[in-house]
Amino acid sequence: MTPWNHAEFEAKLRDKGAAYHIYHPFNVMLNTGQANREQIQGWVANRYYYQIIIPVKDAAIMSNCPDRAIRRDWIQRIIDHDGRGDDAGGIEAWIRLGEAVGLAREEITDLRHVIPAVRFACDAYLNFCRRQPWQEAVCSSLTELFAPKIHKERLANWPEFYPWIESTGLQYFRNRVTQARRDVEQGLAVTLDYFDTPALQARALDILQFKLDILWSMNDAMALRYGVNK
Ligand code: AHQ
Repeated sequence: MTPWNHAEFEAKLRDKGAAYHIYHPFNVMLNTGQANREQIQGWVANRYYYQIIIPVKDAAIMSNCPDRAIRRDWIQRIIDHDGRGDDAGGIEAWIRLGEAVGLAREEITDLRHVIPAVRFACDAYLNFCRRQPWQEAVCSSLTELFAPKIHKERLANWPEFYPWIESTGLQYFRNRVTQARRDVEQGLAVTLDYFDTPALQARALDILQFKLDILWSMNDAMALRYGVNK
């Protein structure tokens, strides 16, 4: 057995996109205009827990990574979410999304709406990235290969389907389209380079599936809690 070349390996990673949460019934409901106010508020309030985990996860990767060149780029992910100087950052933008869908800032940030299984899935992601070699944690971020599509779908559909949501609330998704593309460039380069044997490449696909399952199970929990309208 010889390892896949970079083009073949990237194609195998992208093939995993068939299991991306864009296809989960709860997300299909959200992006086809079938969701009611409570379901949208529940999704935003629960996804907030995922959002606040991300910079902590990225800082964990930084703390495990001895490579200064990698850290110089990776640190931008923390700034994207926590903000810096005049830029309030993505977590603040997510709170504004919450306010735009009718949630109070306090009920978002105090996590009162976070479903146990959503918390467990997010904590599994954080703990994986704390414990595993930093290259494995980088690989697990590659669900973002598929993220620009889901953000663009929201930007295209939500204003039409949910005119009651203040347009400024969607700024988070506008920011992520370019940020996700930039994230993926770095994450893919590390992954294609580090996972360089058949066994390691199989491991990379398993890691990506683990993270796809995290996103999928968050939607399962929200579907159970808030229902899925057909
Ligand atoms: O808003 C998202 C985000 O900041 C990130 C960071 C990245 C990672 O490091 O794992 N993944 C991710 C994702 C975000 N939004 C999700 C969505 O559906 O809105 C998609 C998600 C991802 O694909 O992992």
